[in-house]
Amino acid sequence: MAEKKVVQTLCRMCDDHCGINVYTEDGKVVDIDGNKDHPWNRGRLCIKGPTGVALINAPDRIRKPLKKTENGFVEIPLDQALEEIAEKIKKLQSEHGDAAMSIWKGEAVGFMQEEEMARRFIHAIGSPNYFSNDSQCFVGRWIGYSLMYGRWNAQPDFENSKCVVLWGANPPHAHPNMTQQINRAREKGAQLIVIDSRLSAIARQADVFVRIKPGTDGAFAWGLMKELIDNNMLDHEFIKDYTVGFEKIAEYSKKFTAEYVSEECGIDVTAMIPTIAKDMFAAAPAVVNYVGNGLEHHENGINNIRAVACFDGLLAAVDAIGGNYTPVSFPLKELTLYHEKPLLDLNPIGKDKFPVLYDFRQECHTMTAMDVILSEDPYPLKGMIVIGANPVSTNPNTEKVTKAMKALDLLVVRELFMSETAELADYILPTASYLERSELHIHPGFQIIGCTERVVEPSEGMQDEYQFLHDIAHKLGAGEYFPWENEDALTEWLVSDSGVTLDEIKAHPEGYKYAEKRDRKYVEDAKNKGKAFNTPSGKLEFASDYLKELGYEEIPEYIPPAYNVEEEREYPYTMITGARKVMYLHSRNFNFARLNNACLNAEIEMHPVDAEALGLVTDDMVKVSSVIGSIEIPVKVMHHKEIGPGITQITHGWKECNVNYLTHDDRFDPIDGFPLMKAVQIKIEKI
Ligand SMILES: Nc1nc2c(c(=O)[nH]1)N[C@H]1C(S)=C(S)[C@@H](COP(=O)(O)OP(=O)(O)OC[C@H]3O[C@@H](n4cnc5c(=O)[nH]c(N)nc54)[C@H](O)[C@@H]3O)O[C@H]1N2
Ligand SMILES: Nc1nc2c(c(=O)[nH]1)N[C@H]1C(S)=C(S)[C@@H](COP(=O)(O)OP(=O)(O)OC[C@H]3O[C@@H](n4cnc5c(=O)[nH]c(N)nc54)[C@H](O)[C@@H]3O)O[C@H]1N2
Ligand code: SF4
Ligand SMILES: [Mo]
Repeated sequence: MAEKKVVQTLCRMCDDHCGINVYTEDGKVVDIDGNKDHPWNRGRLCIKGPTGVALINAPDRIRKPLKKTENGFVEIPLDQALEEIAEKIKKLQSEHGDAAMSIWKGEAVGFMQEEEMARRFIHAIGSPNYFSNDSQCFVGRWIGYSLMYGRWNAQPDFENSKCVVLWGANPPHAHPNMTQQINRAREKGAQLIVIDSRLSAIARQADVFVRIKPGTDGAFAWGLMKELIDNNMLDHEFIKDYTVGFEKIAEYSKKFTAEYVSEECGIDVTAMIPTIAKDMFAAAPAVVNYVGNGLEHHENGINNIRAVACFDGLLAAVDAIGGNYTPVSFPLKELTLYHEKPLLDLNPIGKDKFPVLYDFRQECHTMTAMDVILSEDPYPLKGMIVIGANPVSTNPNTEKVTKAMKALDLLVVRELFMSETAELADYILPTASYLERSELHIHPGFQIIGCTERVVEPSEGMQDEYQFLHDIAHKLGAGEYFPWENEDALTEWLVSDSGVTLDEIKAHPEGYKYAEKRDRKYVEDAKNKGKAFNTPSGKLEFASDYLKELGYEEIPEYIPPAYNVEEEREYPYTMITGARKVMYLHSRNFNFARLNNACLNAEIEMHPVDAEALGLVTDDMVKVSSVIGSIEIPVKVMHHKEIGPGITQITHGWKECNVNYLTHDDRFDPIDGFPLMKAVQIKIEKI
């Protein structure tokens, strides 16, 4: 009889961490279903969840350390791999300086302790060069909202909201449980307003859908602000007591007449704006304005996001139940060395170009890294460890990323599978998957913390990220920074100031509730700490002196996207990229037949009028070019309501037809350094 077990843990087929039951037989994972007691997913899983079985048992998984030789990759013992890697790091740091080594963590290892470990490691060995996928992910929102009121909430209080406004977000594909929360709010009567450049799955269900031209959300937000201000639909008390700069935005908003906004956004907003403003005001403060990835990849992304964040100030919807509630945080110990060993004199890459990015996030700029590798200016960057990322697929300008990765003296990639980036590595190290390691996770929306279970042990030669960083740090003489014997010991240390033990947390696979919800904490904070919000003024800042001192505009000025102002246009179409599909996760999951069968190719989504003008029907092949590069890709002709004329969309992640051959690593938002990936000017030619 096979020995059967069930382990309750969290799914990590995406960063949403749904509660799961994992079924094993004789130590092999055979099934996964949803944990009904977990408040986030209530037993539901998306199609990726059960595919964890295929991931952990995949025949194409990398299970042994691989070293690149003249004859391709060869298997080597783990000890030898670690020894050689450590020797090479020592050599390149002694020849080129400590900052010549770097680390890059990706989406697959997330935003909690694995990220902090990577940051700790690179500082421990004397280099400030920490990179991550976050140079293009959520940091735009994080910084935009932090500038406004000191934090960003990835999980606002949808369920208690009376009006949900989604700006460039796609929950049915990207965050399925968020969709459930929104649906439950709607059952109680909440309005749903969706602002998107495509008729997305959730836009189809909205009370109001605003099909906006890419990159013009700032104009629409300012138009709405004007309407609220002109009609006195404001929370005057909140504005007076808790904000600064109201007069400045009131003055600037005057420019955003219905005519101007309609012109910019490419739709008639005359009736729309008053309706939405009324809905928002009627619901306030229980109104959630939620911004997705759609607003980030633009040259004026941060200010468009800040313009949306202004509603939280005008309507007192910040830190409010049913609004942009601010979760109580869990007191984890600090793992990074930014206080102990800031290494600022070593010139972290990109800090000079994007000081706000570094100031708020303490991370370096990945696009600049590629230029530094290739030019050695201002100093040589020669080595990189990549953990849970596939930048050759996911960073803009694939051709340059490939060239830069090849130019490194040492590229170590920690992977489950042979990715495009791993193919270029000197060493590929097999890594423990989420079912073979244990780490903390917080669901801020519920104020619960959990710790995942190591359901099965990693096989020989395979390490978790902690063990790897620990071993290399010890070999490099930085062992004092990695004193914990293993990740469990580290995790115990992380929670050791919190008043709850790891065992107590682990006893709650449905999440350990560490705090009750507290409405309007800023009122107490203003009284007790003299600061309602974590900004320089202690108030919500419609206008930022901090930005002004750095030479930026103090209010969230609207700057039209380039394609809206340029007249001579060799590249007449505008391309959005990266709209999520539920079965894929960036460059992941294409090797699992049950997911990949759903959508075999990337496609360029086009308006029927544009397709007709070029003589194109669905499945025709076209050459799509931008100033950065070109790809060949099949066409998908959409319904005329699904996408605007002149607008196209390509999802990223495919090995063939990789849209990042076209995206910009040379045009950025000037504040956070995000690349232009969602209003790329392109031309389309029939093949
Ligand atoms: N299945 C799956 N889930 C994922 C991911 C994945 O790859 N696959 N990735 C995860 C990650 S790392 C992230 S960051 C999140 C992203 O989560 P979301 O941001 O919710 O998801 P996206 O599909 O990127 O949604 C962007 C939406 O913005 C629209 N859009 C594009 N440009 C504009 C614009 O200028 N203005 C407006 N208003 N809309 C615009 C697009 O049409 C799209 O519907 O998803 C996460 N979840
Ligand atoms: N054009 C365009 N490009 C985009 C976007 C877009 O909207 N448009 N979105 C951007 C965004 S928001 C993001 S977050 C980035 C994501 O960019 P990346 O972080 O590079 O994301 P992935 O392609 O998911 O790469 C994750 C890699 O980690 C591996 N992996 C999976 N599980 C594990 C694990 O447990 N441990 C380790 N060590 N490795 C593992 C996977 O096999 C995969 O190769 O992409 C960005 N790229
Ligand atoms: S949304 Fe899907 S992939 Fe993400 S954690 Fe939940 S079940 Fe897993
Ligand atoms: Mo992301």
